[in-house]
Amino acid sequence: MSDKKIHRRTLLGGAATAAVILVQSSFGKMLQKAIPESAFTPGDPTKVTGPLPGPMGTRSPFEHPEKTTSLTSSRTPLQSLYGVITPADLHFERHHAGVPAIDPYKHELLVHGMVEKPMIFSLADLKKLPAVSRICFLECSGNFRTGKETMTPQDICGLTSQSEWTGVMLSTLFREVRVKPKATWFLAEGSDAAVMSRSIPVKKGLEDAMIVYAQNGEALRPEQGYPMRLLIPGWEGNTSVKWIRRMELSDQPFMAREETSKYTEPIGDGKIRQFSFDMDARSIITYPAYPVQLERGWVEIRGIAWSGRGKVDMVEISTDAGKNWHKAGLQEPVLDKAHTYFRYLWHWNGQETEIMSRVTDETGYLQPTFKQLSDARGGSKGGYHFNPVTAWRVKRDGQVLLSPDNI
Ligand SMILES: Nc1nc2c(c(=O)[nH]1)N[C@H]1C(S)=C(S)[C@@H](COP(=O)(O)O)O[C@H]1N2
Ligand SMILES: [Mo]
Repeated sequence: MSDKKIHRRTLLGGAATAAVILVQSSFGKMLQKAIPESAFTPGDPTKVTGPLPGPMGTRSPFEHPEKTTSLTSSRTPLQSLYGVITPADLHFERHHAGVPAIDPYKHELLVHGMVEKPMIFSLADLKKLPAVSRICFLECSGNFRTGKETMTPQDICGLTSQSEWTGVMLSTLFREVRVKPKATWFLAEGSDAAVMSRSIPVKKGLEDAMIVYAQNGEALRPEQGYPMRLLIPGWEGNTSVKWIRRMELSDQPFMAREETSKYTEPIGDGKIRQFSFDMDARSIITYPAYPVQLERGWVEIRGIAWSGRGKVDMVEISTDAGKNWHKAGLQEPVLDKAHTYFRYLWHWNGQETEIMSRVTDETGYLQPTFKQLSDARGGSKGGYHFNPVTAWRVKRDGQVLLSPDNI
């Protein structure tokens, strides 16, 4: 009797979670989900032998972390993650012309222009060169949305993800082709239908850029640029050209579409900023956040903070709408240009309030409030490189909603 009750409640819990996701998903997906949810009614697991090991692992049918999708992008469910590595199948996606199908045995990377020795690298060639792994985030500069109270962390800033990337330092390739001293820029060109291209300063290329072919221990996913992509740590995601096929060294930028008509932002006085590469420091509380229903008592506030300019130095939490700030604990290791998990223990007394986080990075940069940023951008409430403090309003009934100050 009591056993049955527990199972029933567990299942109801699962069903409730699914219901939230169903609202956000297409009708087709609703049907797909409804079936496994009812089919997996576990009995006593000590009485039957379970499935035997298989070639691929699976998620529990009770867990449904999911990306939300549009025609041009998909967003990481930040509120469903417990750490800083994004499972590869939950990495956000942004494609200008879909995901190309590429034969890794035929794919070639040409490096030419202002170099002593133009070269072509196959995937096999790259894998023979000294390899490096690093953990860093990748964030789209268009990673900001607002508009209504009922938005999740995923809705607001799900265009950031983090992986362990493996590949070759660009400095290694540049040494191979012997880049000429007067080369100051290089063009990176993708082999998708958009032939997406960006100009990158050689200085950054030599500093920490990589050509990567692996992600979280396995080959890159097609969505992330299989078989190889450029990785520019800390810079706007657009510069990390996927499915890369060509790099041309030059003494000036190429003024490609993605750096002239796109990826520039107004900074007031009718001025437009171009080549704004660095991703400014940002943080967001991912728990408690919409659609969580909070209960009075102890709450561990959790979230992520990161900076494109280096390490996170400090995350502060306010639980009284920005009047007082307290240092959150940072989960070690705190890495360069990487999502860093923070936690702060709070006792909620049941009164209406607002909770928010703000990050300071190692350069001393402090994350601005929505109002400060909007004022600095001539009243704009969004656009590229918009990284304001996100405030969550906690209502007396425990409902958590995006603060009206962020809308
Ligand atoms: N070739 C190519 N590279 C590309 C893109 C693209 O459409 N084509 N999108 C860019 C943009 S705008 C971003 S934010 C990142 C997204 O990388 P992801 O899809 O692996 O998350 O890739 C960048 N590299
Ligand atoms: Mo992007």
